[in-house]
Amino acid sequence: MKIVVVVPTFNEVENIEAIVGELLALGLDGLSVLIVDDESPDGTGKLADTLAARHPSCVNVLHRHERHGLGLAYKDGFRQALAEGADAIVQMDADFSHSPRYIPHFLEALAGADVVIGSRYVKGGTLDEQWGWWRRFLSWWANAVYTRLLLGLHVRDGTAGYKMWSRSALEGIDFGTIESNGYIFQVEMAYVCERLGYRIVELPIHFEDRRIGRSKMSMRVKAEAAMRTLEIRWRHHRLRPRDRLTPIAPAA
Ligand SMILES: Nc1nc2c(ncn2[C@@H]2O[C@H](COP(=O)(O)OP(=O)(O)OP(=O)(O)O)[C@@H](O)[C@H]2O)c(=O)[nH]1
Ligand SMILES: [Mg+2]
Repeated sequence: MKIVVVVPTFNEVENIEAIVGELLALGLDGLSVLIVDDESPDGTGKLADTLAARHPSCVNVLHRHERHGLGLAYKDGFRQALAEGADAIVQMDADFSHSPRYIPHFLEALAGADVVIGSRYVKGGTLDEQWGWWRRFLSWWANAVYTRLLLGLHVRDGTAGYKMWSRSALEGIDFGTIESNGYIFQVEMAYVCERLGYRIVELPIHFEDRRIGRSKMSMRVKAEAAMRTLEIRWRHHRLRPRDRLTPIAPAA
C-alpha cells in the first residue's frame, strides 16, 4: 500500500526536518512524504531538497513558483501523489498542529471510508489549551454555525486541514472546479465530498498550536474564507454521486 503524505510549506524551515523525521519514524511500509513548497524565502525548499537527497525513496519535493496559496499547492500535490501511484493520500500542516501519530489510525479507518478527517469537534477531539475564548469562539462559529448553516455540512470539523483520502475519492473530484486559494479550500473539499456522497469518518485529534514559526493566516485569508462560503455552495450544490469522475485505468 502506497501512502503519500502531502505537506505544503511556506516558510517552515524550523519545522520541516522534524516533521519529516516524525513521519518516517512511524515506520509504515510504503509511506513517502511529498513537500510542496512555494519558493519560501527562508530556504524551506532547499532544506527539503537536502532531505529528499538523504531519503531518495521516501521524500520528494514539488517546487512551485511564487506563493499562490494553500489550495493550489494542495491541488498540485494531490495530482502528483496520484501520478506517483498513491493508494492513500494524507494532507497535513508542517507545523505539528497535526500530529503524525494519528496516521496509523486513519489508515485503519480508511478501510471503511472514502475520506478520514482528523477532527477537533467530535467526542474526544481537543483544542490547544492555549487558545483564548475568542479564538475558540471564532473556530466554533466557523464550524458549528457558519458552514453548517450556509452549506448544510454534516461533518463536525468542516475547516479541518488534516485528512486522509482514498485514491478513488480524490480521483472522483474534478480539481478544475475547486477554486479556493486559501484555507477555505478545506471547506470546499468537505462540501464536495458530502455532495458526491463519499463515506466520511471523523476521528478525534488533539489540535496543538504551531510549535515554531509564524502564522500565514492573514486577514486576507480570513476574509476570503468568509466571503467564499456562499460561492462554494453556488458552485457545487448540484453535484451528485453520479458526478464522481471515473478514473482512467493506467496504461498496461
Ligand atoms: N505551499 C504553500 N503552503 C502554505 C501556504 N500558506 C500556508 N501554507 C502551509 O500550510 C500549512 C498551514 O498553514 P499555517 O500557517 O500553519 O496555518 P494555520 O494553522 O491556520 O495558522 P497557525 O496559527 O500559524 O498555525 C503550513 O504547513 C504552511 O506552511 C502557501 O501559500 N503555499
Ligand atoms: Mg498551523
